[in-house]
Amino acid sequence: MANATIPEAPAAEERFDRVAATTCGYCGVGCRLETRAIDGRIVSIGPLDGPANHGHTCLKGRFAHGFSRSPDRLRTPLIREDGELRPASWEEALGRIVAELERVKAAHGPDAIAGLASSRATNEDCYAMQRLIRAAVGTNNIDNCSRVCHSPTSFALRRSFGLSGATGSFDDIDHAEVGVLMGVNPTQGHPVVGARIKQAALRGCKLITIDPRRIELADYGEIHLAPRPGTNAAVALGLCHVVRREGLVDEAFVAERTEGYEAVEELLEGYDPAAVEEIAGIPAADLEAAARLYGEAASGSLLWGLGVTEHMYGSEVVQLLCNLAMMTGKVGKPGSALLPLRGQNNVQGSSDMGALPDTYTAYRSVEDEEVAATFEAAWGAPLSRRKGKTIPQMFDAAVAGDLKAMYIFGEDVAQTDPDTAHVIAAMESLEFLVCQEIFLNETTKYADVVLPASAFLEKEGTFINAERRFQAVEPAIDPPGEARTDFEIIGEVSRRLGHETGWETPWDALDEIARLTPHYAGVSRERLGSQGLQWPVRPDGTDSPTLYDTTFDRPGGRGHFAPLPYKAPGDAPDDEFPLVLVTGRILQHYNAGTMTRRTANAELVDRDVLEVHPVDAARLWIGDGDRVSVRSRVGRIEVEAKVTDRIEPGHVFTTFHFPETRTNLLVGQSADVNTSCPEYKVIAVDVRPISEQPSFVPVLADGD
Ligand SMILES: Nc1nc2c(c(=O)[nH]1)N[C@H]1C(S)=C(S)[C@@H](COP(=O)(O)OP(=O)(O)OC[C@H]3O[C@@H](n4cnc5c(=O)[nH]c(N)nc54)[C@H](O)[C@@H]3O)O[C@H]1N2
Ligand SMILES: Nc1nc2c(c(=O)[nH]1)N[C@H]1C(S)=C(S)[C@@H](COP(=O)(O)OP(=O)(O)OC[C@H]3O[C@@H](n4cnc5c(=O)[nH]c(N)nc54)[C@H](O)[C@@H]3O)O[C@H]1N2
Ligand code: SF4
Ligand SMILES: [Mo]
Repeated sequence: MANATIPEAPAAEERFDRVAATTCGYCGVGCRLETRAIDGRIVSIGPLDGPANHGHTCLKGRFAHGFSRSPDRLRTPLIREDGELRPASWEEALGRIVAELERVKAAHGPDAIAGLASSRATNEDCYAMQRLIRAAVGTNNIDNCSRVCHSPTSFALRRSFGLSGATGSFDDIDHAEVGVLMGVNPTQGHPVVGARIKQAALRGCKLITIDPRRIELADYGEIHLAPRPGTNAAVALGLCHVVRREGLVDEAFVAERTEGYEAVEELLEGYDPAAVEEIAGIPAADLEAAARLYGEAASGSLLWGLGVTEHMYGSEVVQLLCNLAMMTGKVGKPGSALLPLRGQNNVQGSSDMGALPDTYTAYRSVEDEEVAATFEAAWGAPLSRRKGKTIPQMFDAAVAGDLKAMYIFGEDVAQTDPDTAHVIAAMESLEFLVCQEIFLNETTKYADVVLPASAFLEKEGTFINAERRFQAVEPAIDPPGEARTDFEIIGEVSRRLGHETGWETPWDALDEIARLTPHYAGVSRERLGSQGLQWPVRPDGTDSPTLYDTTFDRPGGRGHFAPLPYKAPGDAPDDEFPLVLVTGRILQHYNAGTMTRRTANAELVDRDVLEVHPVDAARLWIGDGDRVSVRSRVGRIEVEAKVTDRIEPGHVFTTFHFPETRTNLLVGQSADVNTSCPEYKVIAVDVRPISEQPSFVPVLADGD
């Protein structure tokens, strides 16, 4: 019967015009996806069985593809004329860019020009961009948004262990007896890893969550520690103190594999649980229990995110986490990994590819004569030996009049960088700004030329996920209208500036990357297969799921203990600004929101809200859903309040996904001491209801 009425389903290739195996372009988990398209439109996306996702995806990877054919997509180049952007031909737009960049270079020198590479784009796009800025323009002024994200992680891992990447793989989560999550909220930010952690917890992995907010995974864990924002260093030092006091130090590991432990031992004296309770507000008994749980376990992994990095001492806290792992010998072994959950799909890759002001591929210094000479010979162009500007230095230089032109590729700095008023002043100070984008955004408002590019579903190349894994990206559909791929555009601008790359496709660029970078020597399109390759990749194609199983990658091969004390955060509440604002993200939207706001996810969540604890809400006469004014030392915004006890009293939380909120008007210039990653996580604010008739009337207890 069934056979008579239901025809056999045709094979996938017959039902769809194009089926592609690719890698998700949202977050750093790097889920492998199958895309299915009819008539140049994605009709569905499903999971493939990749090493990071094991056949799962989240709602962004699977459903948030509607943006790709949104009517708002940029379809032609745009040029500003009489204050308005108007459509232009490629010829005119490219001609304008080349003329302006050459004019600025002739008048002010190459260092008056800067570029940003997109951590949403492929390795090949980012490599092409840094080559354009270095070889075609002639400056090292190139950076990417890792600056505002995990640059402290990169700095610290290089200092402590040697290489800028996770020490293991997501599979380590399945083998860990204990998982410590500090300042990371994977069920929202990295949902497929979040689900893997939940599964591990249900199978017996004991979780310790450390977050001022009670994140969802705290409900699956053994211990939740809620430190005051900006006090992670005290918590990490306290954990090390208890590990040592309880005799849980792996003495053999410390003696044979590390250096500098004595100085740390001395420092730890000052961080007993009572002292830490004083600084961080964590009950001493909870800190002791957490240290014992991690210290006694046979294996344990440390995961962290922006709650660690986006602070004034973020790069120091990551080094303290490395100390903790080394003290207990929990590094370089199955189940014992350090896994920073890198944010964007290719923020690991854009940095690995040398889209940074101080390093070529694989973090080799621009000041290293041998390295610079290698690239000079390969590219046939003279290269600067002077470090370039970081993103905040670019903005400062623009305002000061020293930086005249910027080429911003796939980054919405006017929405996502800190201190929006300063960013806008920088954009307005530039003589010339090019944005290479898929949508108009806050930053394109200041652009002189906008180039229509292609999203991850429309291009080929590779991404590197948070496990250091190169994975292939294949096109599911073509770019809309006259839009071109980022790779083609950058290549064309480079050629017109007089620097010919000689590449026909991104795969030629990948071959060059492998040829010029010993750590990626064995990477090739053919070898990537469905499992990808985790760097370092040897010439024979052997890759590295686990780092440091025998030695660290530092001169002498030893891990480095850093004796770094706790220091107070850059901003602190006072009488005028009594609450601490923490900013972050939610599951349904992604960063600047240009993509997710143009999908059905906008029906689920259509605004940023301010989370307020019921106690504060009652005190401030704020009801759920009321509009409130939030004022910091540098700016003021209005937003809707959401009363919730996920947050601690004294703290408020909001996101930065909707341009109308302008959250980053509130963020000042305070930043990580080593990398200038902004202190997005500690902002002293004053919150007040806006309406004169609040919808909420607090019920005062007797005696109040
Ligand atoms: N859905 C979605 N997913 C995303 C993104 C998105 O916008 N939306 N963005 C992507 C990007 S670019 C990134 S970098 C990642 C970020 O992912 P996460 O690193 O998880 O980032 P956040 O949610 O910003 O912050 C993590 C947690 O840090 C906590 N925190 C704040 N201050 C402190 C502190 O002082 N100490 C401690 N211990 N914790 C603190 C916050 O309460 C928050 O729960 O997510 C990626 N994935
Ligand atoms: N208050 C506050 N602010 C924050 C943070 C926070 O926690 N709090 N987090 C910070 C962090 S971690 C990050 S990483 C930044 C992210 O900040 P951004 O990098 O600015 O944000 P994204 O939304 O990831 O993407 C930037 C732009 O790239 C475009 N785009 C996407 N794909 C492509 C492509 O393939 N080609 C081209 N040409 N363009 C493309 C998008 O349309 C978008 O305009 O925000 C930071 N800002
Ligand atoms: S977890 Fe990250 S990589 Fe995986 S589908 Fe979701 S957004 Fe994409
Ligand atoms: Mo990020």
